[in-house]
Amino acid sequence: MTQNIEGSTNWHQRAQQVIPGGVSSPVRAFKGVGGTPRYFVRGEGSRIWDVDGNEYIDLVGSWGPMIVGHAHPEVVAKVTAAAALSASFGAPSPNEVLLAEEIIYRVAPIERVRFVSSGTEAVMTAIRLARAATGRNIIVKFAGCYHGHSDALLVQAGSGVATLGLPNSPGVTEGQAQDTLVLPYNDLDALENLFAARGSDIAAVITEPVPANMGVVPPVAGFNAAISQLAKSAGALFILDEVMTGFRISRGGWWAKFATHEGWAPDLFTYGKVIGGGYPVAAVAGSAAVMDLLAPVGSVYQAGTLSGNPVATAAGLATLELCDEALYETLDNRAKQVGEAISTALSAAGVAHSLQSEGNLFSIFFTNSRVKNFADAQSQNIPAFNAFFHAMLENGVSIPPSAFEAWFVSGALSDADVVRIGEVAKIAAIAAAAASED
Ligand code: KE4
Repeated sequence: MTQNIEGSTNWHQRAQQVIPGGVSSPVRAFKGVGGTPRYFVRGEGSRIWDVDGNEYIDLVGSWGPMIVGHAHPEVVAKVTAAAALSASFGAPSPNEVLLAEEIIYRVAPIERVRFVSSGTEAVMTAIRLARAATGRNIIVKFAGCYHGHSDALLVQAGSGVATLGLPNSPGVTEGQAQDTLVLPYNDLDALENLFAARGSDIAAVITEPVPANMGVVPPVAGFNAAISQLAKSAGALFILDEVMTGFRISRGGWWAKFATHEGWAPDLFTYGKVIGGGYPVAAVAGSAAVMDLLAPVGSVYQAGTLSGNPVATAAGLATLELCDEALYETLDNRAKQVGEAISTALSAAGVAHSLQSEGNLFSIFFTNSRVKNFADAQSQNIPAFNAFFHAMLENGVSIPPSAFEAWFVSGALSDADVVRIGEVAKIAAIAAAAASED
C-alpha cells in the first residue's frame, strides 16, 4: 500500500528551513528509522490523521501523555473553560493546588510537589535538591536510562565502571560530566562496588523504575529496593524518575503498584507526561524535609514563568480524574492484547524478537534473547525493526520511530483497533523477515 505523503514531505522540507532538522525534538525526525516524518493535524480517541488525510491507530500517544486518548471530551471541556479565563497569571491559582493534592493523595510518601514545564526541568531540580541536601556532588545513573537533556545527565560511562563520566553531547563540559557516574543497568555488583568505593561522595542515584528509554527493560528482582538501601546506608538520596511511568503504570505510578509493600520509598519522585495530559506539566515531589529546601522556603533556587499554569494543570487534573482503576485494568489488557498480537505475527514470520513489558508499558526488541541492559538493547537487529516500523506506518499503525522506545496504549483503543493492529503486524512481520535476511 503506497501512502500519499506529499503534504508531510512538503511540510518537512519547509520545516527544515526554519527549525533544526524540522523538528522540536530529535526523535520525531525519523533519523533512526529513515523516511519522512508524518505531520499530524488531528487526533480523536485512538486515531490520528496526518496532513494528507492518512489515518493511523496511535501507539505513541505523544510518548505517554495521551493515556485517555486524543481530544477526550472531558479534557477538552476543562481546558477550554480554563483557557477562557486567561492562559496564565504568573501568580498562584487553585488548579495547581488541586493537582498537587491529587498527586499527594495517590502517592503516600509525597508531602510536597513543585511544578515545572518539562521532565527535564523536574529532574534537573531533583539533582540540585539532592546535592543541596547532602552537600555532595556525585550523581549515579545507569546506561540506557534517559532523564531529560540537562547537562548533568547527558553523560556516558567513562572508560571504567567507576571512572568519571564523559560528555555524550557537544556543549556539555568535562566539568559538568565528571560529577556523574554511569553504571550498567541491572548490575547490582557494580552498584555495591561503587558505593563501597565512593559512597560518601554520592549525592544521589537516579533511575527510571523500569527503564523504557532503551526499550522496556524490567529491573531484576529487588534492584530498586537495593538502590534504596545502598543510598540510605551511604547518606545519599534516591531519585525515582517516574516521568514516563508516573500515573501510566497505575493510579500511583510504578512505586505504588510495585514497591508500596516492600518497605522502601525514594527520597524524590519526578513526574511529567500524564500529569499534563498533553500539556506542559511536570513535577518534582517528595518529603517536606527535602522539598522545603526549595526557595522560597529554603535557599535552593528554582523557578519558571509558566510553572503550574492554570490551563495545563486543568488538563492534568481532568486526565488524572479519568485515570481510575477501571482505566488501568483496560490499559493492562490492551497492552497484553497488542503485544501478543505483534509477537504472534513476528513468530509466524520467523522473526527473532523479545516482547518485554512492565504493566502496560511494553516494547519489542528484534533479538532472540532477553534484553537486560543497554548493551543488549544495542545488539538488536535495527534494520528489521526499521522495516517493521515503516510497514506498520504505511498500513495505518503509528509506533515509536525508534527501536529504543516504549510503546503506549490508551484507554481509547477498541477491540477493532486490536484486530487491525494484528492484521497489519502480519504484513510488517514479513517486511521485517525480509530485512533480516539482507
Ligand atoms: P521531557 O523534558 O521530554 O518532558 O522529559 C524528559 C524525560 C525525563 N525522564 C524520563 C524517564 C523520560 O522518559 C523523559 C522523556 N521521554 C522521551 C521519550 N523517550 C520524550 C520524547 C522526546 O524526547 O521527544
